[in-house]
Amino acid sequence: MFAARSLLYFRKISLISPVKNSKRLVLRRETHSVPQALRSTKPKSNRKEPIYFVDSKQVQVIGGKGGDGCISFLQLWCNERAGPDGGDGGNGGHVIFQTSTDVRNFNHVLSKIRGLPGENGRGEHCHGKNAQHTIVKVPVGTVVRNRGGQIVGDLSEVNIMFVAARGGVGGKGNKFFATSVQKSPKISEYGPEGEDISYILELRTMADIGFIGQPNAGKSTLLNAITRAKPKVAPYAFTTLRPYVGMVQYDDFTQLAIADLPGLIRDSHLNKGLGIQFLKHAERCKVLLIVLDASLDNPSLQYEQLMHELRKFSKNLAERPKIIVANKMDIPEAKNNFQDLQNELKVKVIPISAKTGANLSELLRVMREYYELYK
Ligand SMILES: Nc1nc2c(ncn2[C@@H]2O[C@H](COP(=O)(O)OP(=O)(O)OP(=O)(O)O)[C@@H](O)[C@H]2O)c(=O)[nH]1
Ligand SMILES: [Mg+2]
Repeated sequence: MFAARSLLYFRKISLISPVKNSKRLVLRRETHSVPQALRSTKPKSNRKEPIYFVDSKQVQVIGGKGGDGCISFLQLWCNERAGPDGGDGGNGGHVIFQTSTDVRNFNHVLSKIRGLPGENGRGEHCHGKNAQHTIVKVPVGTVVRNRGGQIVGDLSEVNIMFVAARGGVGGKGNKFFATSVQKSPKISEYGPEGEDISYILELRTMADIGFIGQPNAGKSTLLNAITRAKPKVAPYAFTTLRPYVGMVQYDDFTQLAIADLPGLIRDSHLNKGLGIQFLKHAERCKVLLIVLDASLDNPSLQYEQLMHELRKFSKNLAERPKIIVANKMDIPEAKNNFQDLQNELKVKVIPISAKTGANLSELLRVMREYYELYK
């Protein structure tokens, strides 16, 4: 409530006087140095089908076919044999990936993308029209790999274009083949097919913060509580099979992308459970938020197991900055478990209850601090 009011206040003063406004803003910053998370005033959407976050996609791109050349001979009222007049076909369109801030993932990208074909040539020297290029918007930070896994494009700035498949060049009409020896050629070219190439599109960064935890730890409940995303929550393992991303807004208009990832089990690094694919999602998050279930005995063992999996998969991933959270603190047994956990880990553990919302404001504050440190 306070955060919402302060936002209104900020908007009001910015309309009245810019000079006064900047002074007041400085004053406001001094009073609470970390920006406050805003509670969304918009209700959750009532859309039934879930919206997954697609951070990696295999696509087949086919350039447009070139238009065929034409065989035609001109007949005029004064000259019945006015010579060949078959026009060339138009060029097929390329398929181009262009980075844009309008999209954040590959949800909208089809797995097979065909370029438009060029028009065929016609008589009376009419060349076919070149086809428009097909432009597919991809998020900034897209990495394009070929089928062998080699990086062939790193699209890290906005409006960069990557020509994924070139269209075929238009075929020549019979006019092109006329020579002094062969004045009436009855030959023309077919327009060739465009390039046909497969790529793997990947996001370099998927979210600012990614949730890591064993199945049933309450990751989806937490994302539901702090964002407008609606991942399914249920009391059985592997409820979440694909990543979900939600946004948290702060009163300085910064937005943090938060990812709920599928649960991690023992030997995930050997591709057990949802395995390596899941760990690859985690690699695309800047900060990891480890969600431990404090209602179960020995949560420090859970932490060790998670860390073991991360370390086995990649040393780099295990060394990412981490926020550790003990969830389900509303359950009575959690209190003792939390104390044991805190004593054993020696790093700060944040006790929360995603279900009742207890201590979530403290968690949101810490998340913002980490974001500022590691963005
Ligand atoms: N009492 C209590 N129950 C919780 C809390 N958070 C989650 N739960 C319950 O724990 C169960 C599992 O929650 P999920 O959010 O689906 O767990 P998850 O970590 O997303 O599980 P997976 O998607 O399978 O990896 C649900 O029945 C939740 O209601 C909490 O803070 N307190
Ligand atoms: Mg889940």
